[in-house]
Amino acid sequence: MTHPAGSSPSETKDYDAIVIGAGFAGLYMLIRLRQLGLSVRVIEAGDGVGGTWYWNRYPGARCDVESMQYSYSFSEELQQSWQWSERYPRQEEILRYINHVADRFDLRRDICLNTRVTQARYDEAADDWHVQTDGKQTLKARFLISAAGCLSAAKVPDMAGLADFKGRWYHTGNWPHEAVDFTGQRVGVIGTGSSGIQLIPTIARQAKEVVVFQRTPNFSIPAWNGPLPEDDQRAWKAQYAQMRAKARNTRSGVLYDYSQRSAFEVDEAERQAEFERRWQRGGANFTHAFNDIFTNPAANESAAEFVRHKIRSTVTDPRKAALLAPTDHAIGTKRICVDTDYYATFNLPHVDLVDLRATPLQSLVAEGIQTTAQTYALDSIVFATGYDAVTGALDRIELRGRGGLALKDKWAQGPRTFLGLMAAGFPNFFIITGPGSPSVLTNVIVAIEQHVDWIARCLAHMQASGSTHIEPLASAENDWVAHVDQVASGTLFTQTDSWYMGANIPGKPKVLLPYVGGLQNYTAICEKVIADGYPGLQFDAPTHQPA
Ligand code: NA7
Repeated sequence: MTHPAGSSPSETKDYDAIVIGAGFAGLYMLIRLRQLGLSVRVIEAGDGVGGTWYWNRYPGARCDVESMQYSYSFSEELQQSWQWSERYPRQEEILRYINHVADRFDLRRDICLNTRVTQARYDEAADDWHVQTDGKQTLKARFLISAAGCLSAAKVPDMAGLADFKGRWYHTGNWPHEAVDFTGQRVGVIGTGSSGIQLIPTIARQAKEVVVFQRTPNFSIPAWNGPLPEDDQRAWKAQYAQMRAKARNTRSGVLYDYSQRSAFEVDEAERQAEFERRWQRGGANFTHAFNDIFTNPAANESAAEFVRHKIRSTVTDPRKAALLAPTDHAIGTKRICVDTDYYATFNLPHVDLVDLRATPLQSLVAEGIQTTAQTYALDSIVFATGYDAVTGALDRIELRGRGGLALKDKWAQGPRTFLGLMAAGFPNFFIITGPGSPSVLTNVIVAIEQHVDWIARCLAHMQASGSTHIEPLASAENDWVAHVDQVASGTLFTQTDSWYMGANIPGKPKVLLPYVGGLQNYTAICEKVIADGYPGLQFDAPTHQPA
């Protein structure tokens, strides 16, 4: 195989592998594929690397996993040399880190920027993939690997009147590169998930007036963010390898303090003290205060009520406090938010809260937003309305496998994968952090490294055995989907309308998209597949149809 250089192929070119996306997953996949001696093209829609962290430049954008854990572990030199500045990393700092990785490992020469994959078609006769881009390039490769991301398909809701609005509007997941100045403006924010909760306090420091349009309140825990003390950083680095190994062996890939106790093994006073201790420490560690918060409704309610009490004791206006306290879902079954000054921001005289449940949003109009009660005059509107999560980025590509079957059609009743990594009928195709893998329930970089390493080992196995074709058996896929569903049904997640369940996208089937069985258990299953010689996978000639 050749190894074409240059950054903008203009004619049809052959590669061993094409990777979709140059975020954390795509960059590490490129490194591992190069180590196997394969020729690779990474196709990236943005004009820079970074994926989700390239697009999410909204004011206040920050990761909710701590800096020392939200980074690659594959290179000891990298993890020892990079210096983080805050406990939770800002978007700019994460993007700087990703760019550093791209330079440090000389990755850019295999990345084609400003190019979106529009179509990918499996050619049965040649047993390879034909990929089309919006630049009208055609590329061919034996392997197609999606690193398109779980939170990369931003969703602007279909709202009447959007074209009529005279001011400017933005989506958090597709923020302009130039600075946006809200000074002196009346700004409307639609959406109160993680993005809205980070953005609202930041915009409130600049804007003349902020009107928050809330449909559903979310639970948020304070980050207590601040500079990362040099001593803490040194202590982490002194035992980085051990800490990373420990993290990989947890449910979510984050070194939280996972309690082994049930909420009702202790009395009320001790339960409250534990919640308080976790609140004071901050972050998503809160929901691991007891081991039955995600499975026992009463345990969950005690944690939820603790947070509601905090909201009521922070927000001085009882109307706003009542609206901000979630009562419609179990805590943690929607992604828990981690904030800086979110609830206190509603005590500011220029920040208002509109309850869209009581007075639904009717349309956008020239001057702003119209609800059933009144028109709100606004200079700018921010949509913090989320993503078509986990499957959205792949759905937006016309991706066809055997017999021209579209992946979107195969997944019409809910995604079907083997280990979240592959799909029957789509040979030589891998998905990094795909549906049916722990993905968004984890520190996603840990999940990415686990997937990329698995794919690289699988490809090395194929090289060693002279095989060029891989495809999961339909029976193996059926078994995996059944296992994913069975594990999900034992939790409270399936009872909540969340983006984890696809419930935020009209028409999307309601299925728990990530695997909720825990990263450590999932990794053990993947390791066993390798140890047992890849049962459930077929490596023979492409003419042999799977059962
Ligand atoms: P989320 O968590 O999906 O939040 C989206 C918010 O937007 C949520 O409050 C929605 O209310 C609201 N929304 C969505 N559509 C509408 C319409 N049509 N009208 C009014 N309100 C609407 O997205 P984020 O970007 O905040 O976070 C995504 C993940 O990124 C996050 O969990 C972290 O993992 C990082 P709803 O709840 O649907 O009533």
